[in-house]
Amino acid sequence: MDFVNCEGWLTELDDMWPGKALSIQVEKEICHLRSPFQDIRLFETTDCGKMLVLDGMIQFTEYDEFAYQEMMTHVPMFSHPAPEKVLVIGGGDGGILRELAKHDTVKEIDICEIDEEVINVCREHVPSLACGFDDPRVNIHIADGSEFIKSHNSYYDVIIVDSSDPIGPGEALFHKAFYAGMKQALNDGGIIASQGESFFLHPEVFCNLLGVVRSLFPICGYSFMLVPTYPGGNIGVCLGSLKHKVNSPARRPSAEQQSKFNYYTPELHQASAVLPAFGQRLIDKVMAADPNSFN
Ligand code: SPM
Repeated sequence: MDFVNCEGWLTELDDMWPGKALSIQVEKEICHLRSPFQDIRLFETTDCGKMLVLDGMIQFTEYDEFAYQEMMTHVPMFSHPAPEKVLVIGGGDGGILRELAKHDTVKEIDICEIDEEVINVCREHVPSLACGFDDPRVNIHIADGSEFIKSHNSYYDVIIVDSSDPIGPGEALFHKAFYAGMKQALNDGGIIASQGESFFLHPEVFCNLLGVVRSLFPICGYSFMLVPTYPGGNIGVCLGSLKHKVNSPARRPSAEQQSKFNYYTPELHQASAVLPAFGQRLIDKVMAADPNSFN
């Protein structure tokens, strides 16, 4: 546990957030392995349940993962009037699948994860998220998402990119070529949603991603959410849509469906598109810029 100090605090240090760091107290390491793609560690924490760390970066804690999984899933899903075929790229912990399984309109859920070991670790040790793999509509593909989409032209209603940060195996998932590929893989009226980073913590990554989406999709948006165990305590969903608006839902959840959510509500869907003044100014700047200046 080289980056956990002697009192058991894991500190998430990275150049993406220079001069700041988040620390979580760890009780024990459950497993540690090196896959062909990355360093994988699963911890039991003192107060946040299990915590997955890939290449030193926190991917989830059981304490607040619901906020991220619900917003990444339900914002695009409720923006679409009738999503049937859905693709998840990344998301090997199964949390997004768990949320998709709450949608009755869905007939087929494909997940394309590059690192099978992430799935194995979460299926063995984190059933609270990996229960998503148990839904009979789920098909698992172990492959590079940027290649997988090339063989699925005009197929999906919703594509969700549950990536890590743009360093390591997730890097390709932040480039324009990948977004152009996802656009090709969408059915009429399709929507993409991707891990959109934080406008507070790394405005340059946020602006480039939004600029890439804006240069390819007639409708784009960003939904903001609170996740205390990500650095800065916030992150967002970057959205691109061929037809449907994304800053408010096209449908409301049934009462039964809503009772299964702990974060998403239709009201929050709308509110999450409203950013603080400086965040909105960043968006305005992206919208006014030359669309070809993003890649
Ligand atoms: N299903 C959970 C997978 C997590 N994917 C997002 C991870 C982001 C981690 N870093 C956030 C730091 C802020 N940029």
